[in-house]
Amino acid sequence: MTQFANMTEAILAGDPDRVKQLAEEGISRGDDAGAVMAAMIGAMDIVGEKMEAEDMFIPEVLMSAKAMSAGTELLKPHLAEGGDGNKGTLVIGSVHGDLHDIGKNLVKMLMEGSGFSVVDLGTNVAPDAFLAAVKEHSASLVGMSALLTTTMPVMKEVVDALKNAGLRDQVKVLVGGAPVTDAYAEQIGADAYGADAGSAVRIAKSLV
Ligand code: B1M
Repeated sequence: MTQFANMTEAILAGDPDRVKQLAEEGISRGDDAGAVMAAMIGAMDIVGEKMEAEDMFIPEVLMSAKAMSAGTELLKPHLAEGGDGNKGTLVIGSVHGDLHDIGKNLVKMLMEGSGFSVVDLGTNVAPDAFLAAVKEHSASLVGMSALLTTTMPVMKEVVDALKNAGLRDQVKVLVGGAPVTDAYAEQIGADAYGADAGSAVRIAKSLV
């Protein structure tokens, strides 16, 4: 457990080198990569609580996010499960107004590792950009991430834009992010909700 406490400290301190070192040590010791990742995600939840309590401010939160991303990169080869052929193309992005990308990047990483070809549109992605990418890449799946309650409605805008363009039947829509729920996915007409990156992959496989 101490190593996970150290990981929490390193993320809170925004220290990418220490995070990488701890992740590396964990893997060499035989720790499960998923458990190391879960410790990092737990640390980001604490960052969120501190942010809400105005105990941590944006520059510090950004440093924690960078530290988390450094650890994620290191774990990448240990988390990806190994794809068995091309499962189709996933267009993914964090919706318009939303700059949070750690969860989205995690989903992208595991999807690539599972045999999906992924087109990452990045953050702050407008509905039109999702639509254009679906057309250009003949995507079979659209993945949207939202971390803010204020940006969640953009997901519905994308679903509606796909309908209006006559593309809704050709593409499955998967949504996720901390404030998103199964009920919300259903309400906006998405095909599925992924609670975490692992379940997003399982669901994506079942959809295509
Ligand atoms: Co912001 N932020 N943030 N933030 N931030 C939250 C989300 C917040 C909950 C913090 C808080 O107050 N407790 C709060 C939102 C409140 C709300 O709307 N209910 C918040 C706020 C308010 C804000 C700002 C408005 C702050 C401000 O400016 N005053 C601002 C908004 C900027 C914007 O987007 N326009 C802001 C900014 C930032 C930073 C830029 C500083 C930074 C982001 C850096 C980055 O992403 N590169 C940041 C961070 C780091 C956070 C917290 C602390 C951590 C988020 C994170 O990366 N978690 C966050 C608190 C929290 O979430 N506990 C917070 C780890 C990540 C792995 O989890 O993204 O949930 P998550 O992904 C999960 C699942 O949700 C799922 O898989 C992952 C796990 O496997 N998942 C999917 C995610 N996407 C999916 C897609 C799928 C399927 C599953 O299918 C396609």
